[in-house]
Amino acid sequence: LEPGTPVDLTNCHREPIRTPGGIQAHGALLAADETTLEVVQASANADQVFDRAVLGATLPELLGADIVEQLRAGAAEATPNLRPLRTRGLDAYAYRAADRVLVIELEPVGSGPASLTRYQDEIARALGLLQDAPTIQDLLSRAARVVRELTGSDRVWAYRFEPDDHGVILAEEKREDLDAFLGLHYPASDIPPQARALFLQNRLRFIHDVETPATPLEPVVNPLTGEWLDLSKGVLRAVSPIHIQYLKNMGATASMSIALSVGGRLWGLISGHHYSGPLFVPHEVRATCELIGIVCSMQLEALEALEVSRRQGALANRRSAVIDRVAASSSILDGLAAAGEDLLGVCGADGAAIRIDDELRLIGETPADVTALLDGLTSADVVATADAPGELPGVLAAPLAVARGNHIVWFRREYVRTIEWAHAPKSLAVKEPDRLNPDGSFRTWAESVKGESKPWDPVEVESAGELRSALGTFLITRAEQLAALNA
Ligand code: BLA
Repeated sequence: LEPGTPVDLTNCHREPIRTPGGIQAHGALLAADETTLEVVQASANADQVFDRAVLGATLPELLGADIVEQLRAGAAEATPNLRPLRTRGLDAYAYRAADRVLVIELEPVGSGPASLTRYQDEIARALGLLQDAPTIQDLLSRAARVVRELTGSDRVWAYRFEPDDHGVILAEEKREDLDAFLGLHYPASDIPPQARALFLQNRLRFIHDVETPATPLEPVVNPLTGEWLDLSKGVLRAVSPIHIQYLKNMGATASMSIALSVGGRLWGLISGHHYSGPLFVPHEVRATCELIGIVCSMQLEALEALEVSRRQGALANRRSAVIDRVAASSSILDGLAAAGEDLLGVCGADGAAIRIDDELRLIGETPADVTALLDGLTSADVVATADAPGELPGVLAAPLAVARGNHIVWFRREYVRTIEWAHAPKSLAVKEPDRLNPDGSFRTWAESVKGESKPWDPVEVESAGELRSALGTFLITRAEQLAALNA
């Protein structure tokens, strides 16, 4: 969408949120020519802040030459947000919005911590808590608690994105009297892709006050670039009108979100609401929250890796047990069948079918038409599905020799789960303007998902593949032994 296009539920996923043409009203903005330092664009409230006309003035005239030099140097660095300079009783941030365009954002100075040493102690304690968290659940709960303590928000929660991009609230810290969000699911469209992408660049989104309208930039088109100013690196960027309406419908008056990322992907958010008016979170506290988000992300990565290797270890044990059985048996088919529960444990299945040279063995729950199913397998790769038709929608097929119709196939039964949505989802946003209607929005809605098994975890699919390779090696070795015997 072109900047300035009105957004509604049909086009908001294409809203250019980096170039909103305005800033949040608690701050002011100056955009200058990087070489001449002449101000060419400013927020409508800047004249009032400086008590003079700012357009046409130079940055040194407005802020002082020293400060401007330091800001200009800072703008070249990667993370200007983390380093404001204090000037005229304001925090000033600098960044390059485009070639030749130096932007200065000015924001009120917060009351800040009374003592730096004490604050450092608090930060160290908070980070220590995160480092010691034994599980992802503990980590998220602790992070939510720490962020709530730091910001004084009425509610802080941790949100994880699922593979289909919808989100679920895994931990929550809140004022006692508030209804819980814990466990609720939110559709992917609540946070559109461009907003997610921005979180990977600018890790913290602070929304000071949903009631006060944004302050426009004047002129709205930057004279140096001929384009709307890109505010994505800053801290004052005006908020999407759709999102403002969303927050109002939730009764929120201010909000703040911190990115959680693992392996360059947005894993989730630590996010908070205030319900009792504007909430100003000053720079020092935001910087600490950003740090919490980074450390939390690192711990997520470590805990997820630990979890994967634990599960890999458990599955490897089941595979060894199967191989031991096969080794002790005169036929692979009988050995696999005798492995029983261990064969199912290789990938957490409810049943399995093994067919080798037209002989079939069944373990646990298997479909009635298993032969037809095996005959239909054509891929030489391990293939997993969770929504096959029938009573056992989970099918994980590991071909041993496709041409001969030899396969191991595992099955999983249907797993009916209920998703508690915070508001009616599956319908397209367009068909469901409900959530932007203050009366109808945010009524929870239970969806029951049928016809699917629990998904096969990549670790389980990998384990099935490992067993297949091990059997292949085993077959070759045994053939060689036989050949040696016969020779
Ligand atoms: C942004 N949407 C967001 C953000 C959150 C949510 C957390 C980040 C900004 C912030 O911290 O407020 C979603 N907020 C939630 C969820 C909860 C919550 C899930 O409190 C649950 C408790 N939003 C819509 C639709 C559109 C939309 C249909 O519902 C349009 C497609 C847009 N959401 C939207 C946009 C942003 C956003 C554009 C970015 C706002 C900005 O940064 O300016």
